[in-house]
Amino acid sequence: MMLDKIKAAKKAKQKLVAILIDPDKADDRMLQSVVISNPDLVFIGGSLITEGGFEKRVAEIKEKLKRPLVLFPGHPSQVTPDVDAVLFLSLISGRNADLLIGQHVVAAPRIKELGLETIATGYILIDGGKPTTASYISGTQPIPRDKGTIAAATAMAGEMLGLQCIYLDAGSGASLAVPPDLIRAVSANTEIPLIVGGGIRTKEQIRSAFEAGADLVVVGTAIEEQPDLLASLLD
Ligand code: 1GP
Repeated sequence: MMLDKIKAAKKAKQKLVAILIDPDKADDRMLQSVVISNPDLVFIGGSLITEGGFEKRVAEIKEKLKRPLVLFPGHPSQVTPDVDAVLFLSLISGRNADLLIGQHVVAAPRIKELGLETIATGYILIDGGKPTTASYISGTQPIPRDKGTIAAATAMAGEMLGLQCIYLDAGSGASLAVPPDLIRAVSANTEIPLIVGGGIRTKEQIRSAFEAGADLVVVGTAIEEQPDLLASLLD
């Protein structure tokens, strides 16, 4: 089970890196770099999938990678049999009821039918320096970068509600990653695994996110743009 893997790593103080594959954008070079570099986890999905045939594309990617996939869903229609687990995201930084519970109601029967693992995730958008697809599509305002207290209180509330992990996201392709001080504020006030992503492009950024308390760092855009970077980010 994916959540068990994340929790066991946290307990062992072992930090994890996940690669996010957007099926619309991942080409063979990127998939090949994932096969060669073997990151700890592979997330798949995106907040705006424009190509049709999502299910078919995920099946192709699964066949190429031959490893577990964790769905990072942008929409309930992305629930598909070839993923092994679903980040069951509740957008707790926003006040959009549909993304707090509505889409979950739509997705739940299909997830159950497919027998997929769910990882109840408090999804918190942080201002990444420019409007991102996630904030625009969700119609919510991200938490300001200097408001660690708000981010921490939001994460604490998520933990108290029984969510299993927190995901701080500056949004895909963010110009600024989640600030270490904000990661630190959240990490100091919660016990559940902490995922951080959005705008991370360098090994130094990964290291500083880990030092601030991230348990799992997610990298997507940087690898789409430069697949060869992956090996050096993971070494
Ligand atoms: C986006 O956290 C992920 O939701 C990854 O972001 O594409 O900027 O790496 P990037």
